[in-house]
Amino acid sequence: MNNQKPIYVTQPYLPPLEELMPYLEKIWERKILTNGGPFHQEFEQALCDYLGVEYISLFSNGTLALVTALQALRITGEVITTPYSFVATAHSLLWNGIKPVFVDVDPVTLNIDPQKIESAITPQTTAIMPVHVYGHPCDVEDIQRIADNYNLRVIYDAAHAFGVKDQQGSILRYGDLSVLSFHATKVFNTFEGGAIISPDAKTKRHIDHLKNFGFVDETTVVAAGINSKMSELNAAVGLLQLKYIDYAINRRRKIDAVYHEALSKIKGIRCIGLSNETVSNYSYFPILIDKDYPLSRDELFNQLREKNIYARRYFYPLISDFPMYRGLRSASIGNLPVARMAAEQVLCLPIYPDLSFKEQQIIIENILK
Ligand code: T4K
Repeated sequence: MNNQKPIYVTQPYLPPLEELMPYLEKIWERKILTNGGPFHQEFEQALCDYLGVEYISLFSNGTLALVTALQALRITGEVITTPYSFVATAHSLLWNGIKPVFVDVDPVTLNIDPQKIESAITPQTTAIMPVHVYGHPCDVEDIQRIADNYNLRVIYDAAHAFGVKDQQGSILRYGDLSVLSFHATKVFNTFEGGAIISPDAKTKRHIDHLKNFGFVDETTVVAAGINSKMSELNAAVGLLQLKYIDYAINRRRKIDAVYHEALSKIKGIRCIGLSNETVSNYSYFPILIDKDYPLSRDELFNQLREKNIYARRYFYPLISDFPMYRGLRSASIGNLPVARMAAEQVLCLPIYPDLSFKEQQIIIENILK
């Protein structure tokens, strides 16, 4: 038994409630609730400025943004992707009638291993859908080289990569499209929300049509679109959250540093390091537990739960082990040894702006003892 209040893997950052009120008053006054209203427009522009990209389309969530990104590029056949992600990555393929082809991950970054992509390409392959797992950039150059050689499109699931930069700027500018999630559990949240980053105005326009039933104007429908628009309420929350995002990421940076300092030299624990980013978002704090640690990953997971600490096994089980995927040839055990090992060893520790130093010390003590 213990009396400590539960500590979850994450907790959404929320700005002071009174600061939301003026936005709500505006919405009530204008009575524009959705369909590309003024807050929606303003939020798109503010996000472009913050992220350092030119064209953003807002969505009601990241999953519908992924589904729509595949529609926008008319992707069919087979798409090469990673099994080491949240299920939404592969589900977006199934929702488009596309066959996912799983490729193993790199042992250091746990992102898709470019060296293993080529041998998975078939005449049916049309695209690659990598994920910047935990916000650490994929090997974007190698992936693009392969895509160019085989005439494939690249759609990045960048759900974890809000604000991440490399030496040239935003990580979101790589590939044909990148998709963000603004879910409650993400570094930047609008309660629910998501976005697609496009390389040009024409692609953005097409995506904007697709998320609004395909409507161009009152009487013109150009595509079998869906409804995946972001509401004015979510856009207002987003505008307000942008004011606090640097504070929120800075808090995460400090928590990340404390974990690194305490855990990186412990036998049997490996902290996942940075990739080639110059600006990180510290969205997760994954550790890998191997046989040199006195407990197995699951024993540690359960021991922490007994202390009311709810670390999470992101990403276990592998996507390829879920019933709708496990029959695929690429899901076979021998094809994904690195991803499988990571899924067996990973534990994501609590990290969020309001996690106190004291709470973090309790978590660390329970791992060290
Ligand atoms: N691609 C990738 C790579 C993704 O990671 C995701 C989402 C997507 C695509 C799809 O984007 P969205 O369609 O979601 O925009 C969570 C999230 O639901 C999911 O958004 C996220 N990835 C995934 C990695 O994690 P769960 O099953 O862990 O959520 P849940 O409800 O167990 O939340 C975890 C903890 O967070 C809770 O124990 C407490 C805390 N929490 C959660 C919520 C929802 C709060 O304190 N407040 C809240 O409102 O999936």
